[in-house]
Amino acid sequence: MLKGKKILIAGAGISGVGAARLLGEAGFDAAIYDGNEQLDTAAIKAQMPEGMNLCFELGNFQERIADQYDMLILSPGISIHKPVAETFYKQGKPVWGEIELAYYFSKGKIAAITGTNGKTTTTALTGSILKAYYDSVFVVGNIGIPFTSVALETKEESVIAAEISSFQLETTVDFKPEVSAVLNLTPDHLDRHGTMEVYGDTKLSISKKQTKDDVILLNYDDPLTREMADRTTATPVMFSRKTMLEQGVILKDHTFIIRDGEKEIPVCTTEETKLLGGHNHENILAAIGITYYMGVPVEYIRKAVMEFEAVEHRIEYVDTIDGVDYYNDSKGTNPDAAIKGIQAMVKPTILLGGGYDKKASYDEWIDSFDGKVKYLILMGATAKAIGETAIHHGFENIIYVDTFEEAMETAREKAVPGDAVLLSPACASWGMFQNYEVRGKVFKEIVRSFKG
Ligand code: UMA
Repeated sequence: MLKGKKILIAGAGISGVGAARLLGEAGFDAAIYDGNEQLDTAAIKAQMPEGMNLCFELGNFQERIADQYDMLILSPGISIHKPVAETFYKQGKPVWGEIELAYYFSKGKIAAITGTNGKTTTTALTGSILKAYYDSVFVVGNIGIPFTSVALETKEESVIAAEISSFQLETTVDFKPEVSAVLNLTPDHLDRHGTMEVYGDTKLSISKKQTKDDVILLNYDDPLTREMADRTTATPVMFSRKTMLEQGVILKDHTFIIRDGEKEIPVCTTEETKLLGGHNHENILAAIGITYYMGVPVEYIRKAVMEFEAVEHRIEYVDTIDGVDYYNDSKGTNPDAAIKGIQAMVKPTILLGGGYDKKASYDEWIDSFDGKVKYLILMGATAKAIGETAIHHGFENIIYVDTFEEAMETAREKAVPGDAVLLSPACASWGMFQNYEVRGKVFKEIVRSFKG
């Protein structure tokens, strides 16, 4: 399929560079297109295998560039509606995502996880359970490790836990996991996908190449994922923390239970795990189901679930300074995720919010404050929109700031012993930071600097 093809990679982030390196290691040359004219091409070339010929096309995309190439590998941050992708589609040339490229070169079995929230925790937990039993395990994808970076290391006996975003699903072609999961579906990335319907269809496309021999785990408690059971080609298995399903993975009297045919298999109790909150119980249910159908014996699942600790940037306790608890929930990049952050707080909270504008609605997030939020400190492109929504809902303790550092200083000034400071912005970090991970790390560094 790829032999003799002239390949253009769009995007020079970790996906694009990973794709280029994989192609180089597999004996191909490639070119990278990136909108950033100041791109450090020498630094990228230095990461390529010896003998690979890598060239660059930088700046505004011109149609004539596409004329020189036979196919496009598209980074997830670049929409399929951007000129670079549209031109290749128009010219009838293949457009693959970095995930598809990695899939083409990889071996082994894949557990692929998507959903609006909980993907990273569920993927990390799934990876930990798989590692408890299998020898060759890779944890990849939107979690921050490009699938392409490990594709050539995989073997027939490897198992791969892949966190797959809706952006990445736009450009899969033959990608077929043995087990997939759609954890939940709430409004997110609508600036990119347009409607909830398109967003939901994109998520469900994780299973588009699956057959009845494959499994898709679906959240029964979310009506939008529950109804996907009727639309998938895979065998659906439901998980629920609220309903005592006859088949599937359930939470009954604080115990996670697998119901498979006649079998009723208890795994462990909520008290035996270190993950807090109802949303995490859903992540555990999903990971139990995924790994059970990936062939992991229940005693290994049980042990790994009990040992697993929370993921960085997800309601992560950082430190207590001058009697104030600091929590980093930088992964709260949309209102629904940020609601989970607020729900987990038990003390009066100074909340840091705002960031990149994904055209989300903030009403439910403000409603979830539930008297717990003392001050809302707002920054970024969405500050004004969030502030207006808050006032509309009767919340007026709002402080606008210009920089992240100012937000942190203000939080410190306003907090008194017994309070909590929570970074859970309900927005992506773009425009202020490279990604939510950098935002979370800066938060933690500043908190530590408060210690003197
Ligand atoms: N670029 C252009 N034109 C554009 C947009 C970007 O040329 O219109 C260029 C930029 O100049 C930059 C490069 O593309 O050089 C960046 O590519 P990218 O945005 O695809 O970022 P990567 O570094 O490759 O990281 C991506 C994911 N980022 C996005 O989907 C935005 C990472 O998810 C993922 O971890 C990584 O691939 C490995 O798979 C991050 C994310 O924010 C964590 N994901 C979103 C989320 O979780 O909500 C979907």
